[in-house]
Amino acid sequence: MALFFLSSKQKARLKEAENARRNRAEIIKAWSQGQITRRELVKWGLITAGGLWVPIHGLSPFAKSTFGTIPTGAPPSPLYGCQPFSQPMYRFDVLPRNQNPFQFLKPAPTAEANTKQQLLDPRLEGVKSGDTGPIEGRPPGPIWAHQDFNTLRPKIAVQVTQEGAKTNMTYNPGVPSYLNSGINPATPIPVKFHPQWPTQDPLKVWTFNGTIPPKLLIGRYGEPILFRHYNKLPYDIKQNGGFGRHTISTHEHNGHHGAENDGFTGAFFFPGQFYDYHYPIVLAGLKTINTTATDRRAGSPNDAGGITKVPGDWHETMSTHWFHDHMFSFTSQNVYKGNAGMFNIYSSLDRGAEDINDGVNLRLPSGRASVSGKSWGNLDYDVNLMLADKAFDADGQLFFDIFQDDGFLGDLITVNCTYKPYFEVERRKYRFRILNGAVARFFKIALSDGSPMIQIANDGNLLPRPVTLTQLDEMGIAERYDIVIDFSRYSIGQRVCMVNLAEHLHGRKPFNTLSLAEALSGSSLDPSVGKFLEFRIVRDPAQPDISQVPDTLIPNPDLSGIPVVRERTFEFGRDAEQTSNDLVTAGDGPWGIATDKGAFLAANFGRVSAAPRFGTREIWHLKNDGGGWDHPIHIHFEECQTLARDGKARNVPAAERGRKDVWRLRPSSDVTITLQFRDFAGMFMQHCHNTTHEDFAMLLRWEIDDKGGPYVRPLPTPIPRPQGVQFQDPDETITPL
Ligand SMILES: [Cu+2]
Repeated sequence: MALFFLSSKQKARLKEAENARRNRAEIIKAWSQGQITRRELVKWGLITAGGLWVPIHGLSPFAKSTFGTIPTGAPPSPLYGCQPFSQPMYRFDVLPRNQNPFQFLKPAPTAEANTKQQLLDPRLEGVKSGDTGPIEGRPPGPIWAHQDFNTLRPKIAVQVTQEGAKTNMTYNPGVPSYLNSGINPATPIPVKFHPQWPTQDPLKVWTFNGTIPPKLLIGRYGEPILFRHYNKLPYDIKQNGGFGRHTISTHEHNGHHGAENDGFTGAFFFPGQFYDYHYPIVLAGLKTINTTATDRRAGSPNDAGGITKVPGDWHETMSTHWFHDHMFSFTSQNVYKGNAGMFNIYSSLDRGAEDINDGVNLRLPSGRASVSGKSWGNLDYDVNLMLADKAFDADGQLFFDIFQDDGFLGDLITVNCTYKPYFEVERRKYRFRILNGAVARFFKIALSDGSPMIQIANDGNLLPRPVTLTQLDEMGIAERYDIVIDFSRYSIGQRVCMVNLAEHLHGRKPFNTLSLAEALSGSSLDPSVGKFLEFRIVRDPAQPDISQVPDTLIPNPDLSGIPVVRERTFEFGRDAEQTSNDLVTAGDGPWGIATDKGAFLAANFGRVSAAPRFGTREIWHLKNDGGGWDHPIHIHFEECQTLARDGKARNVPAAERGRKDVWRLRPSSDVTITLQFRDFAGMFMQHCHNTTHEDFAMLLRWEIDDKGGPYVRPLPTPIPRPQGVQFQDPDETITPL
């Protein structure tokens, strides 16, 4: 919005809104830096216990006296005169994979956390000069040791840092420049969301390796990865640019692995430490199904174009994951700041080589092994897209407002950390792995010409059958949809856009689903609807498109022979109570979860809300207690099957009939799922993936007991400190055990 078009009254209101934003930013800063607590804000009357911000001193973003614009509640982000689709989209930056982790990593990885002591930086909270602490932040001892570390021994090492924004000098898109809109990867990439916008301050943007584009981890079944994550964020908790927390916990969403690798919200680590995550990359059921590895469909691509068979159920094969921060109460701020990457997992079925025709490979669009020399993992026609809405302050720096406990929304859509980019494509089929990486925004995707897309995967999982759609389902935060678009129907020189139809006026839920014409008209109050990514059809492919989208992808596992030992109900709603005063483990906020018809409780990672028995199967009912909001609910650990929506199997849309790990809990609706607890143990989580709701306490801990013992032994809760993690008994256990 250009200021000179406004009346003097409007200008005055805009100034008032800017002042209100600055006032809010001061309090957010103090809160994020640990100087005040949410409880103190309630006490001072700045927010109500119900979570609504009191409209005093222009503090409430939506109070009538301010000119807070939709959807940020702040003045519009400055565009510096830039037009949409004036910059190329960066493809993801592929993380280097290193052989021989035990030689490559110094020090070598260990099953239990490495507790070698180092001198601590006194700028860390609670640290005195001369204090020492462990070099690894993982909780120590056998409970947090890597499960099956010797049988699933790491073969690949990936080493990353978390740090402030800096120029990328080592960009590797994994494809030649002509498949990356002509971008020369040797050109240094500063952290800018558009070339004409200011470079982001290192305190405002914290990413993997400190750089953009976002990072892509490449893995394959049967080849465990040791992911060593160094925390290089500022030691001083106040050096955060006003939002974000310098302690982190990295969740591989939705890894089937031990809890020590899951980024448990309370297993966070400090600047100056690393954390070793062991990603075994195994098929669920590996200890009970196909244990001798005789089925080629349960397999991994080898380097010669063949298959290495692995144990487990091939119906549990996964493809598109992502990884992101899970810091207790600060996930939304940290992910928004840049703590998010994607993870492509390759298998004998989903090979990433469309020309290998062996009766197992599904030959999905990717690229040819015979051209690249890579027998798996070709990215030529397989493109990761991370969607996220962002907002910027008057200086063009990233802006975040946690005053909105309904969910923070940005007014500008970015794809792979670039504002409304274009992407050059050839006249052939492409696979797009779309991630909703927003804080609180839902997307509903269509093409600007209304033509069809083929959805092949939902979350990490290829669907039983592909589903052709002209509009994808509304996509909740953290959901992944893999789609295929066939650009051969266009002619060279044509352009077609991805369009967002989901209109938000606030973070509680989408306000409206627009028609394609409405979304394209520009008449919505929400500037984030409409076109957000432009495809430019630039040429014919050098080789004919031999990729396929077979009628059968991955059928669901057959669970009919596995008894259901228990059903549980989790209801998601507002006005939750907090039963604990623990300053470390207990969260604050209006949102909460009621377990088995109990009270709505705000998150406390010292509380065990469910403890399913190892080796069993259960049915879980997820319910939304009201019509005013929409919660994308994520269950960690193992993919689930959706049995019903609102009580009926036929209400489950075709594109949701595979396995999933996030379910949109539409207003006043419920979903019935079934899941198993096998192969690994430990403490996991379930939460709303509107990360504002999650941080304002819609999260619970559940754990898998100690492998089938006669009674459950709740695990001790980790309490991280720079001097070393301490343990305490769980505060309470909700479920009668
Ligand atoms: Cu929610």
